[in-house]
Amino acid sequence: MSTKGHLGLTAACVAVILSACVPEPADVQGEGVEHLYTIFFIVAAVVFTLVAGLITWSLVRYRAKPGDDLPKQFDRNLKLELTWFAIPLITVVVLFILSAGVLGKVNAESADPSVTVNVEGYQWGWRFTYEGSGVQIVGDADDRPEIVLPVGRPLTFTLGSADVVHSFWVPRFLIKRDMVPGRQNTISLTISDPGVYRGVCTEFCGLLHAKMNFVIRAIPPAQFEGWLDGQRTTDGDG
Ligand SMILES: [Cu+2]
Repeated sequence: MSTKGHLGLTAACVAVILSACVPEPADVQGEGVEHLYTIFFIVAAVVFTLVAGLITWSLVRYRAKPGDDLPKQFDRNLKLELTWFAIPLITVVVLFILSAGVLGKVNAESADPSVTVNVEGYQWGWRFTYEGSGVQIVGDADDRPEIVLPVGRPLTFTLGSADVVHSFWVPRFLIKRDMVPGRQNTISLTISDPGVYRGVCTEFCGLLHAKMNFVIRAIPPAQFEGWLDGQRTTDGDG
């Protein structure tokens, strides 16, 4: 295979690995998380290639031959020591700054959310209450709940638990957060693409934990208003 062919194959493998690692984000905040994953992956790949390459090169280049004497010994090299101190330090500081920036965006609470949904987890189901409208959707392991939300609008989920620790996770949002009894956690995000997104409890919480699922259907804001009005007239019997 030619050098070009090798490069193409390598790029294709990296693309496949990257796409398998991170689901395509369906929310604005998740895009920052995805970029961060990609940067970490590339940095880790470069470090691995460099370290593994240098080890292999040293093993091959300096392997002992019959009749070799002990090589020249030395125990100080300030330049080398400063270099291998500085490179990891700079790498870690840069990754820390990038992570802190993304974390700040992911943790930022929306000052004026378009919709606030109070989410309560229990063994083994979900209770979703739309703040200000009285609409409530409840479902459990036998009857998976489906909630509807508008795309392109700031949303806030307040998260709590009625019994044990659960965790709220929609894989396509690339954000998850624990639901702890006696405490309220919050996630603010904006869904960017219409679609149907699967949500799960991601903290082992007992016998039917694996069946503690829900669905979010994201639709255009105008349709959402119609849906919410419909739920109100049916007294939130979703
Ligand atoms: Cu749970």
